[in-house]
Amino acid sequence: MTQNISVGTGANATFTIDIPANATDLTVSITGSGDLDLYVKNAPINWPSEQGSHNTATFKAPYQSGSSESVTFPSPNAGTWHVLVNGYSAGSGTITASWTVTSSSSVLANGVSQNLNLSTGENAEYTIDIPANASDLTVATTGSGDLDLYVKNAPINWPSEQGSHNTATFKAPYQTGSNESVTFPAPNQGTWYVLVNAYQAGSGTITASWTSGGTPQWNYETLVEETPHNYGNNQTYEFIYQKAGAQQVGVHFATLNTEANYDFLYVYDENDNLVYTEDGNLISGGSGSAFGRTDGWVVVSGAKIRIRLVTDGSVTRYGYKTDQAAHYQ
Ligand SMILES: [Ca+2]
Ligand SMILES: [Ca+2]
Ligand SMILES: [Ca+2]
Repeated sequence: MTQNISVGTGANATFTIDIPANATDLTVSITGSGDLDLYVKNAPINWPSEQGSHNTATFKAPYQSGSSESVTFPSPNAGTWHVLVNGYSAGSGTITASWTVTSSSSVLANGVSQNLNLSTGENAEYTIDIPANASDLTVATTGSGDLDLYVKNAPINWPSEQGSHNTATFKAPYQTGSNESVTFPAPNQGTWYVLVNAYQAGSGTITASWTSGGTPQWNYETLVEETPHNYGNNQTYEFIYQKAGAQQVGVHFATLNTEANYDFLYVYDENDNLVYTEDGNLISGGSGSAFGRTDGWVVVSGAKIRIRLVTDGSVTRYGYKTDQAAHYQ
């Protein structure tokens, strides 16, 4: 913060600064005309008995000619700091105080509330470790003032991302007051980042909670892989679908049609074991008898499936076209 000062000869201007926990590099500076002297102390300053230069971890005063003076405390104590500007000779200019909060990204544990107490403009940052198969990640703040809650599945860029967000991986209500809450029904496994910004100073609590260890389930997605239609002679067509951590993976064929007895479709698992060999006009309209089932799906154990069509030197058919894939985890 910066503000104007104007101090007459022999007069004092005084300020206080509330330094939060985990602050670093508290710097207080004055610039201007005349000969103002800056005193900064982690306690009330006794005037005039402490007039003169000071240079300790809790009390600094350059006591130099002119009005350009600056002091820095690398690791300031939390609490109230006192600032006094003395008009050694009358002068006017500005005074600036700044510090950095390195609130060492504490981790929010499931269901455990932590206290918040932020000055205007200050941020508190946290991370959340979400396990596999978690659901309903909810992060909420309550309290006084106007705190703003940001939750993202990636580091939050501050201040460029200040404002409201509402995607599957980044939410910020950006509402008046400090009662804000966001929910992610199916949060990704891994590190989530939380930032609370004091739009206006406020205090209260923050809580993250989620349901862990859900039972595995099939998760579906669009996957279109296809050969030319018809395919060529003496060709190999291949694709792979894989999902890290999946217990099973599968691919759904809309159509599968090869020259029976000559052009073969091979299916391999994550260990490159050949699981199925098929040929003929097997699947159309998404169903047909193949791979030991009739619904157009081929499913293997593990996190990876490899599909490979090898054709011979004559007679071609439609080939294959998939429309979906799925993983079980
Ligand atoms: Ca001075
Ligand atoms: Ca708010
Ligand atoms: Ca053929």
